Amino acid sequence: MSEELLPPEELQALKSKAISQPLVENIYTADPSAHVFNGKIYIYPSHDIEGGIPFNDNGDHFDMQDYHVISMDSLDSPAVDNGQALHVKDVPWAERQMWAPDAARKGDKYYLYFPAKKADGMFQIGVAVSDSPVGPFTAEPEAIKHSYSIDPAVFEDDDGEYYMYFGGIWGGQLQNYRNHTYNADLTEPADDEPALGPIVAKMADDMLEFAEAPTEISILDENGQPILAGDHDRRFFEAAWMHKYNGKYYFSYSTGNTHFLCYATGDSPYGPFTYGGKILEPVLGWTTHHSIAEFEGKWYLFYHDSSLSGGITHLRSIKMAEIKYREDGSIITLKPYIE
Ligand code: FUB
Repeated sequence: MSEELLPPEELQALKSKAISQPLVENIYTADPSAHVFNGKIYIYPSHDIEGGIPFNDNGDHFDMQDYHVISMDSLDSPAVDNGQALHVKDVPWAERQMWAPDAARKGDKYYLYFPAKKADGMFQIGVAVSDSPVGPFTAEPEAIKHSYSIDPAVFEDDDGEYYMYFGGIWGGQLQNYRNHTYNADLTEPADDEPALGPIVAKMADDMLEFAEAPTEISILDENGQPILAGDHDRRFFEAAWMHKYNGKYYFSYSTGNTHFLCYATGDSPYGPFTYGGKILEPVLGWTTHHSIAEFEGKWYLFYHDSSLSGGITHLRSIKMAEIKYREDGSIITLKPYIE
C-alpha cells in the first residue's frame, strides 16, 4: 500500500472529469453505507482524519476515532453532516481504528455496526443503539460474540431476517482465520487455492448478536469453480455489501489491491454467488468501498475517492452515482472519471 499524490495539474484534470462530486466537504468521509429510512437517505461512513501514522500494508494510517451520519432529504437536497454519532472513547471494548460501519433499522430502533481494534490489536465488530437514525448511539459493553475482522454490512431480507456480512484481508486480519479461529501464523492461501471468502451470520432477534455460527461464503467463477486466491482482479478482499434486485441476491465487494468494486449473484443470502463483473473501475486513492441502495425507483452506488484531499489515500470523500442494470440483470460498469 502506498500513497501516490497527483501533481496539481493532473489532479485538477481528474476532478473535472469526475462523474460526481463529494457529498460533504466539511469533513473527510469514506466507506459509505447508505439506507433509505422514512423516505430519506442516511449514509453511515467512516470519518477519515489525519492521525499522523505512517502508511503501511496493515492500514494503521486509517486511524479514525468516531462516526458522523450524513443525511439527504431528497436527491436535490444538500447532504447534511449530523455531527458526532459515536466516539471510540464511548465504546468500552474498543481502543482505536473505527473502520467502515453500517446501520440497520428494526422496529423503532437504529443499530450502528462498526469494526474497531481492541487494546490487543485484534479487530472485532460492535453494535451501538439509538432511537434516531443519526444517533447519538449507545455502544454495547462488549463486541459481538464470535465476530472478527472488519467491514460489517447488515442486510434486511424480504422476510424480515437480517444478515451480517463481514471480513477483509491484509489490515482486516481475515487471512489469520480458518474456520473462524485465529492463528497469527496464517497468511492468504496460495495462488492456486480458493480465495478466502467473506463471512455471513444471521442476526438474532435483538440485533445485538449472531443467531448462528458464522459461515464462509463461496464466490464461484463462470464454471462453478471457486475464485482462486491468485485471481486478484476478482477475489474478495474487503467491503462486503448485499442488495437484492429482481429477486436475486447481489453480493458486492472490493478486490483491494486491484482496486475494483465487483459483484456476484446468487439465490440465497448464504450464497454461493457467481461472479458477475465490475461495478466501478478504480478511483483515486488506494481503497475502494461502496454500498448500493434504491431511492425513488432508481439505484445508486455510494462510493468514495481521494480527490478532495489531492489523492491522500486515508483522506477520502463519499460520492454517489446512479447505476443501471441490463435486461439480463448484469450491472453496467461505471468509470469514476470520464475518459
Ligand atoms: O476505512 C478503512 C478501511 O479502508 C475499510 O474498512 C476498508 O474497507 C477500506 O475502505
